[in-house]
Amino acid sequence: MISRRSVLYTLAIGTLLGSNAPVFARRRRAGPMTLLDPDGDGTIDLAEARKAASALFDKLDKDRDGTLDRRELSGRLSAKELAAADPDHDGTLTKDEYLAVVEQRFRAANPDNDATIDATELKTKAGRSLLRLLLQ
Ligand SMILES: [Ca+2]
Ligand SMILES: [Ca+2]
Ligand SMILES: [Ca+2]
Repeated sequence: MISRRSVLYTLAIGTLLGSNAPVFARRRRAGPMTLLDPDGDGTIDLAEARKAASALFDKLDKDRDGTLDRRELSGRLSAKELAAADPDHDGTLTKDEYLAVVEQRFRAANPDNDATIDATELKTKAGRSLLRLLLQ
């Protein structure tokens, strides 16, 4: 026999799930392409990549000294990549040096040279390594 209480309970759960479902859908994280493509043309151009990279640089620069050290980069660049990107060898990257690496990775992730990264290119190894410099 089903008690009145359990029927009410079941109704309550149903209402809860029903009302929460759209909230969950709205809260679903936007994909990287959505975040990196403010003009909504479905691709990332270099200006969009530089803008995102610049914002991430500011976020990663915890001590606000205008440069990123190894700790702040936290694995986004290997020691070798950091050395190559750091011509004055002080172990840190200025924003210009960081954006130069972003440009290199952008070119590497864009083998068809059409000046944009599309969703397929973003999923390649080169695309993902670019993405690490653009989004947290
Ligand atoms: Ca775009
Ligand atoms: Ca810093
Ligand atoms: Ca392309």
